[in-house]
Amino acid sequence: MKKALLFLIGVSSLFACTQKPVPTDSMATKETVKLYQNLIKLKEQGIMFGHQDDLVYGHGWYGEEGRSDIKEVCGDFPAVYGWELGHLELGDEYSLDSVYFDSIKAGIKAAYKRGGVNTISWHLRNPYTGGTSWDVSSTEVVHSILPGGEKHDVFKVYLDYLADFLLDLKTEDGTLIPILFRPFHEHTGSWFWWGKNLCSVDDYKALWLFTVDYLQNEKGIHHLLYTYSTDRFATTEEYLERYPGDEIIDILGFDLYDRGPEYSEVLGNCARMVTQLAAEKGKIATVSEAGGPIPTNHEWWTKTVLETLKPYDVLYVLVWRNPFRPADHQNFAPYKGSPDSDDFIEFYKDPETLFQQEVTSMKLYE
Ligand code: BMA
Repeated sequence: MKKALLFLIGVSSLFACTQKPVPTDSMATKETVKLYQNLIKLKEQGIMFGHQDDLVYGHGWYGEEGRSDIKEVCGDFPAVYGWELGHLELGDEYSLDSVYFDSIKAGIKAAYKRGGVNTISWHLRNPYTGGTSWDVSSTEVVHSILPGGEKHDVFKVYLDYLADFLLDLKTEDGTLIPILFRPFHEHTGSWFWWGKNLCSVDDYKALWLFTVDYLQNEKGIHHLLYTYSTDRFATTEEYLERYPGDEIIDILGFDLYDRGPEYSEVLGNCARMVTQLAAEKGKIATVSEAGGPIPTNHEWWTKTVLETLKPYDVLYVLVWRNPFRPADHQNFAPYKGSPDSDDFIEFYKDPETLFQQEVTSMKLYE
């Protein structure tokens, strides 16, 4: 009896060791499963560089096919491409950042063709007030869009537009392009209607659970890896306070912008906590958004980002956009001739950082 039991334990642990990690969606497409498994391996090999809206506009240009501020500085494209879908939920043709959704689709397809990774954020409008994502005038919003709530149907229409968009992200042979989907982000702050002071812990979690269930089971969407993405946090407990669960989250992220001298320390602490959590949970850790005072700190890439993140198995660091309307805000990435571009070239050359050409050769979807 004892011997048989030991044998069984032996077999099951052998099985557990040889089993490959899988995404939370048990019906994930073949390419999504492969991407997840390859990203799990990749996170130990280096840090991918990502840039928001890289292919659609940049410093002083808009809508010029083939252009990329990053490529013009270091000769290669980013490995990760960030895209933003705000205003898709209204049925509009272009986003809150004035990018046509058709251009975003084309960019996603081009990035996939090169073997890059696409991630999507969504600054969706406030379904309760009709205002923007930043409309924090009501604490009723999240509750009102959950099943049974007065704005539930409005939210479902938003998700229907999202689903149509996602289901159109296909290659010529009909393969759906895997996406790292990162909704309801920075919820540890209170500047979006889904933020910490705007809804209860349970309602925030329910929002996630409903969204994932609706996309998977009503819409048949199975090409997403779900990314949970807080803002700055001080402890693991704070990070996990609103975490909707290991059953639906694949990637553990956090957004952190450089707003002062303590940045490296905070970035390092957050990276340490999230990579540790990801290791315990068998998931992936990432810096889902970052940005530095690069107009004034010309060594931010090597001295702040690289030195701080090197010790950790962070999958990627994505910096925010270089707005084509300079009035929007500063550049978060370099551009040809920008004062930080020499430092960015050093960052690019470092064996730890991974750009497009390196990930192309890794064949992440096979
Ligand atoms: C913010 C800013 C805004 C933009 C929004 C969505 O961080 O860049 O200008 O509209 O992201 O991309």
